[in-house]
Amino acid sequence: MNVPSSVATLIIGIAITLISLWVGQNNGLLPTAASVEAAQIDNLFNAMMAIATGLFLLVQGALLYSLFAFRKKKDDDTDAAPVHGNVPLEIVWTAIPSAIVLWLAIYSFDVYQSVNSGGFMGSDHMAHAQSKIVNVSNQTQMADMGSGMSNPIDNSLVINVKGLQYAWLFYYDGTDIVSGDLHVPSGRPVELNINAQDVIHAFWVPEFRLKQDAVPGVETHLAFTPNKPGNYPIICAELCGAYHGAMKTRVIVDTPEDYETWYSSRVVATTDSSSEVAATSNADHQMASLTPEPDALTDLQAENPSVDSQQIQALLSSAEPLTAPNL
Ligand SMILES: [Cu+2]
Repeated sequence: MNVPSSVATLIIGIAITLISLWVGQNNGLLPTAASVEAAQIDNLFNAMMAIATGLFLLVQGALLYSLFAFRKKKDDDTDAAPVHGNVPLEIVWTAIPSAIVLWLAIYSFDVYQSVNSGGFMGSDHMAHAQSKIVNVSNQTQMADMGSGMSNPIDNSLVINVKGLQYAWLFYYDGTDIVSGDLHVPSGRPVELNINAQDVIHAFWVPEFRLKQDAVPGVETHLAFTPNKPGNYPIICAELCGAYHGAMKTRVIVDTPEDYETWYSSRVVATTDSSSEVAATSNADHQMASLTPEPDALTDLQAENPSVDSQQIQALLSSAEPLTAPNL
């Protein structure tokens, strides 16, 4: 039976499309998705995966087919038939990839815009609207203005991140808490203000599908909402020195209750018992404490054994002054 070539092409086309769509949805290449933003990135990745699979099958299929269909016959010493340009074919194979690339570009930009809905990504200065400069005791200090009023994303948890060779440090805005692990509650928007102490680093959490550079002298930003409790790696994604590979810590996405417990324990740990100032003023944890943090060095060393203690000491002494009460 001789199947007309147009019918065969149609069947092959449908088969390639179905296989590509299946691979796009079932590639299993991505780790757990642990943030609200991850779903959109995954959809984009899966769409690109489907297109790549289709292209691969098409190109490799044509190559394999040609290997057999156009093999030189025995004793055939003639030249191949001369083939000149085919305008309709050239239009088709230019127009279809152009349309696909254009669609991907628009789709990618749309995803970027919606993941970056707060305008926090990058190093633009919009995010600085969340803070105001207040003058307390002749010291200029940055203070968070608190619940919802100033934060473009209501109720978000603001954390200042510092990258240094070879560790990440997390300063909880408006508190004395400094941690080597990033603790965040599930379901609450988080805003990171990222800095680097020495060289360029990159803050990357594969499970959140988010990555942001940490650049000395420039504050960059990242906003996300974790939605799946668990421990996930934070990896430095920029070759930053001899021990770059060891520059790892973790983000612990707690349930709101567990986060509350951790937060309370850190408030106690970072408050000198003689000062009795550890007052959590409101649900946003705008905690005011004017005491030093005796346990911070020990904690940081315990959590980051790879970090030179002198570096941590230098960092702590150069850290921003304690934030003022913003009641
Ligand atoms: Cu690094």
